[in-house]
Amino acid sequence: MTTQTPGLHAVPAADPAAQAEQDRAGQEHFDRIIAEDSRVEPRDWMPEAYRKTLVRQVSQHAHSEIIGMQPEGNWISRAPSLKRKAILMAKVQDEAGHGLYLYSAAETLGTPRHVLNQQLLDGRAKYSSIFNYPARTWADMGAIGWLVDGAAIANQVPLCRASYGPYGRAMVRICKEESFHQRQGWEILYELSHGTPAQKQMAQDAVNRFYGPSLQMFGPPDEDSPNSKQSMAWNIKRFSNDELRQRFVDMIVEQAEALDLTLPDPDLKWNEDRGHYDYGPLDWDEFKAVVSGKGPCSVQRMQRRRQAHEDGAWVREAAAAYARKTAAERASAELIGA
Ligand code: FAQ
Repeated sequence: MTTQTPGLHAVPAADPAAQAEQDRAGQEHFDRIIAEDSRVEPRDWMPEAYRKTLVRQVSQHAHSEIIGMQPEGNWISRAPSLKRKAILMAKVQDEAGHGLYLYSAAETLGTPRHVLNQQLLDGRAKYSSIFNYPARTWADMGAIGWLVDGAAIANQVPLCRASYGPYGRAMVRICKEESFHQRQGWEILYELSHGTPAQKQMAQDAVNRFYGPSLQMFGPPDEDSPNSKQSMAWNIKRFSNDELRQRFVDMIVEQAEALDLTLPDPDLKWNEDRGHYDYGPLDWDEFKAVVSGKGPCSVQRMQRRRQAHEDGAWVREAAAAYARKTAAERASAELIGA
């Protein structure tokens, strides 16, 4: 039997009665944290389903950041100026960083990064549907920044208050960086939409292609979202998928006007009674196809990720060899000192 501070995750007790008591105290402590809208930390007892849902959401988010580097990475060598290239490189590097913060947050829940990475490489893990669409023109860098990062911010700002401490804290930093990303996308589109007619057309075409998929980033409609209810009860998610989608639509309508671009939805109109913009139906069949690996770039994205993983094998081997060498040196220095 183990002794423990109530609520702390302890070594499993050998005696079933003691184990049951440990779980009861842990559950009580956990329920109190959630009721007080406080934070669960890695060493706290937590229900296995809470742990599992967090690993699922946080790792899917981490994978999204890593795969999400590809559409923009593709344009680094073709950016129209040195300044644009430097900004885009910084943005793509930020996305790698976001992936790392999130894998680290997931590790605090007990699943190592190499396990999560293997799930991605095996095609067993999901990542955001949006990254299975091609980035065809330079204007797509603008549309990705404005709409995709914009949707990411709308979705992720409430996650800064997620009940799991390491996740919420990681999201604070991520959201700050996403604001810069959105701003740079807006600026690319603004410049194009106030440029030549061909540039304006290129900006409009990019917005036309990214509008629907960016609204789908918020996930399926509430009635088809199996995880939302429980995640909201646990204070992981603070708003439902449709609530956040609506908030995003309300925000971008006026921004599109300021950009002098239109949104490709004939049903978009202000609804006085609801105090929100109505918008037309989204193509959920397309969403399901994309999520199940049949997006326009799904195969290409995974091939590129697997190739990058193989290409990085020598770095992992060198890092492991260095770690072994320094550990051996430390051990022999301790022996000599002893
Ligand atoms: N794509 O029951 P729900 C970014 C899955 S990062 C693919 O509603 P939940 C930064 C969902 O996983 C973008 N799959 O699920 C950037 C679940 O599958 P499962 C990523 C989706 O978790 C910008 C099933 O459908 N952001 O953009 C999608 O309660 C530019 C049922 O759905 C995050 O991950 C989708 N769009 O709500 C980087 C934010 N939507 O596991 C580079 C954190 C749903 O049951 C360039 N995550 N699914 O088999 C979340 O807020 C939530 O996980 C949701 C989904 C809202 C995405």
